Amino acid sequence: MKKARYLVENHFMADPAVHVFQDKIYIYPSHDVESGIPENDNGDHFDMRDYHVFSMDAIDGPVTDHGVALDIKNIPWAGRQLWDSDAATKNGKYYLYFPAKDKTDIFRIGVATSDTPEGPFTPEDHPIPGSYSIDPCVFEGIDGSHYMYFGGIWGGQLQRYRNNKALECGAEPEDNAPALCPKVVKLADNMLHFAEEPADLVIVDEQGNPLQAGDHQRRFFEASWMHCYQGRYYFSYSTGNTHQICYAIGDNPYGPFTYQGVILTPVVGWTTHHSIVEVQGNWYLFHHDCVPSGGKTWLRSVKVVPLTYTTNGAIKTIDGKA
Ligand code: FUB
Repeated sequence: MKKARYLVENHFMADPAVHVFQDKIYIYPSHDVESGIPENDNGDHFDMRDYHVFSMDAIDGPVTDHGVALDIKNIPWAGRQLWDSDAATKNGKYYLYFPAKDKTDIFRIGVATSDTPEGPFTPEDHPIPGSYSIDPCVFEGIDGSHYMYFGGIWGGQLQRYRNNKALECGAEPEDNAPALCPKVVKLADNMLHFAEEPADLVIVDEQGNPLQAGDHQRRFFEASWMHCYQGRYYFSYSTGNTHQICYAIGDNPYGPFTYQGVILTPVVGWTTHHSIVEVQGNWYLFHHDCVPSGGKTWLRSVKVVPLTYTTNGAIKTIDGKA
């Protein structure tokens, strides 16, 4: 595969989390719908109600839609908005991690279980205790432990928390204060709970100083993803209101991570969200844009494009509009 390819034609799908399970490529996207809710900074127009799972045998092969894997009406605690999910496997079971607003309109992260990668998934009765905000990414470390990375500001509500505690009235820090951090937490052996308190994943500049809240071109906004390349940990994320996918490198799953650069320049649409996966020896960036919907920011389409590294392990910047 040499150029970008849209993967799903008859639905709007976004936020693709991609994994190779049992030698097949599985895509876990958000399922965008037209609900008529006006666009706002809270993201109310992203009013998704179910998840589908897709699979492919090869990167340029046909894409199979396995249908509805989880529906909001079957999640006892959920109120609205099934946003970006991710999947993981352990001991022959598959786990789907997803954010949803609870009945009081607070984002929590839930988990649902299946015997197969494509589901259907059975949700737990309650969100993961101690979870908050959005965009879970679950990564298996080289020791076999699973780590969740999560968080998103503005509509994702991360600014309402400090030290894992909800504030009475949350706001982003002042421009010259350290930026809000994504969170990292080890999962318990049963994959259904946190094994510890979530910690800040600190992104620093080349001098070792944490990025500042006013550094909108580089600071974290949402869309965590973690992958390993040549023994180093690559944390990538969206800068949100500056619409870039950036990355930072660390030497362990908790960091700190040193900012490196831009992976994907702005796409057509407001949000940008991705995953980075090795498939049969080649690396790919899965992401979304709004070209097929004519620029409607809440109706996004998933695509895949090759990703390349330089000899020193830097990721070559991809043009989001190419
Ligand atoms: O799909 C809803 C939200 O938009 C995701 O959770 C964010 O990452 C952004 O892509």
